Amino acid sequence: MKLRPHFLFILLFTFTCNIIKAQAQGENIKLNQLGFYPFGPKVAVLTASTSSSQFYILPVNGTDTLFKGTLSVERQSAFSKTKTRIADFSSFDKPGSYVLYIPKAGKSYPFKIEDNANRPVAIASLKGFYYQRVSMPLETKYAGKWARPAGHPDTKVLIHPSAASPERPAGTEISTPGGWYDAGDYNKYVVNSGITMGTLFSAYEDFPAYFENLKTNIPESGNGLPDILNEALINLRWMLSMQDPNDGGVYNKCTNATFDGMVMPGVTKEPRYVVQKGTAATLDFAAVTAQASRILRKYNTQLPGLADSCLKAAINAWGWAKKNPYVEYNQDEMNKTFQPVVTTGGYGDKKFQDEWFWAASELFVSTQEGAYGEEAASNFNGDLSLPAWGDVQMLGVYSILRFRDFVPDYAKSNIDQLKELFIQFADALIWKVQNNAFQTVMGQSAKDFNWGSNSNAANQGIALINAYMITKDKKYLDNALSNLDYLLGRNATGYCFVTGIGSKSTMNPHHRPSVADGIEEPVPGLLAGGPNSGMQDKCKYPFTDPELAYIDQHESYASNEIAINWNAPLVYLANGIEALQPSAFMKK
Ligand code: 9MR
Repeated sequence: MKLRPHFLFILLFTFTCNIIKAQAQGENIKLNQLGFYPFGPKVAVLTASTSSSQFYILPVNGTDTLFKGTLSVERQSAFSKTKTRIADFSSFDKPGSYVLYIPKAGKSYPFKIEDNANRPVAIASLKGFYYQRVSMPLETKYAGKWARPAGHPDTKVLIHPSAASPERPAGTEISTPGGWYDAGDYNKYVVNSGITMGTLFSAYEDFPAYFENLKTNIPESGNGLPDILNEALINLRWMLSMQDPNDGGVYNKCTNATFDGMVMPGVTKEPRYVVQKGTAATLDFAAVTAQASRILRKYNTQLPGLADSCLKAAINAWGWAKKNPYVEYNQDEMNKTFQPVVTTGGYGDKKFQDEWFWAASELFVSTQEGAYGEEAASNFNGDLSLPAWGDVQMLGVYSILRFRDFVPDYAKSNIDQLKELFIQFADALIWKVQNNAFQTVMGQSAKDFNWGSNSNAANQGIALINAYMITKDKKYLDNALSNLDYLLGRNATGYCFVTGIGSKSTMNPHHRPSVADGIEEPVPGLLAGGPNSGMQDKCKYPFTDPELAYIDQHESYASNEIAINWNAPLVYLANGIEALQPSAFMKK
């Protein structure tokens, strides 16, 4: 049959339209791609223009309207050209699987309304740490298709000349096996382990009953310890091996001299070094081991003596820091003096007041010794800020507030002031959320979109969960949930930033195993760094506005790497919300 030209045109036109339509599915409507709690807030964000003022909730494969709502007026986002309209369907509480439909804008990705709606990300984010384990093989029964041989054994690690001491001269071999790889690279850093462990331990201390029952299918599951602690022990034992038993000081990292290529872990056999001891690493270590000591005490049968060893390690580390209060890790300076030159991650911090406060706080809570309380008080900075690897004061604030009922009488008025200050901080996080184009706590300031921005969203959420637990005011928890929604798709990019979760998630993280394993799907449960207006990797970002400066390419280490200090606050946020939902988001 000979086709007439105009028929061909119609055919081509229909075909092209179908492609456009297919692309539009899900793209114009940003929401948590897992779903919502029946009695929790439910918000989706339209980022395309439409003449419709209505939105509809439909069954996934149906057309009958189950809920009809009105879109908000249009808002201009402050951090890109994006214009948004809000679809709020909080009052729709019927469990099921749905899509949200807006005429001329299309359908959202499917989502669920159910109890435990965020349980998949809660479990996956914790399991993500298992996949980062360094010195043991990942077996198929736990790792599925991501099973792999053990990575770096780290049983013969050299003392780098920067770390030489009389008892351990340069070139001495020590053993520092285990732990987690820091991120997309294959090195292990004490400073970054510090905040990571503090955050995971705090999650456990805030929700012990919930974590008692949370299983992540790891080799240790069912051994009498909660899996969050089983996982944390992997890195705790490594950290303990990073302390020099001769003086209590702690090495900054166990590392190659230069980053490995994009190969599977353990393939390269480059020498590994521990480098220079430092004040920040040693104080972070003191805080983590002090916190570990009080948590592990109740597991003395399973872990005989470990709680005591941790406390001893913490006190020795504190002692070293007292004698060495200003030892900065300045890699560039170090490289002028010592060989081999080390070019892996620095985590170099210049200010130690926050580390002093955190370590003193954890030691105070664990030992109840007044001297540590005084140290904490004298290092306190009243200008509160969210935790970051170089800013750990808030971790101490959380611990002190968590144990506020146990502080001695003489400190009670300080605690009341701290509580008040903290609630002011939480209020400042939420008071303008309604003006934000995505109605999330995240993204109210351009500063939110830095390297590892997604950890800001998670850490804001943690602060708000703490405010909720102190005040029982549900507005804090609703706002914390807005940031979990952000991470799972309610953001300007439309990505769910957690690998393996949702309909459109990060597929190509800067993560060596995910690049090198030949498996299409990335290793699951890992949080990408997220939009970063710095774009230091010089990749070709499709958009460069702060909230859109993200590219799902493995070369993009500045926006698409994964890291343990970003996954840990996601573990806290997702599990904290899951733990609190029976009282907050279920029908009474
Ligand atoms: O998270 C770190 C970020 O705050 C810094 O700006 C950046 C550059 O120094 O380094 C990030 O940390 C990386 C570390 O140095 C090495 N492992 C990967 C980490 C995540 O990108």
